[in-house]
Amino acid sequence: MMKNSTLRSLAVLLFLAFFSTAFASIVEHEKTATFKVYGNCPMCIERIQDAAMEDKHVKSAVWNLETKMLTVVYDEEGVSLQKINENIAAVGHDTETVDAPNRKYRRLPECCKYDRPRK
Ligand SMILES: [Cu+2]
Repeated sequence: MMKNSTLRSLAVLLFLAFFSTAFASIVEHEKTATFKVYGNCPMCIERIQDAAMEDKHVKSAVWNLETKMLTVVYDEEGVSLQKINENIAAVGHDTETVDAPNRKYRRLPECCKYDRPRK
């Protein structure tokens, strides 16, 4: 008959093994990408980052106002880079590959109106 303490440590080991496997599989599919997103002022930072984070498979999004580069960490099993670009364009910001709808761009606050790269 096994002692209670032995059983307990066995349970703890199984628990740890299970979660480290689950965690490893999440990390495996994580990708980092950096691409250009057009914007103009500090107000754009939150709008761009929030739009990028709209999909729950995007773990983090940081936009640099100086360089206009956005860095995203995302789970490539759950969301494509194309979809992330589309979500950002949908709130009025042109990206490297996707144009924002004109009506969305026009509704941006004046301070946010950047020079559109392809318009
Ligand atoms: Cu702005």
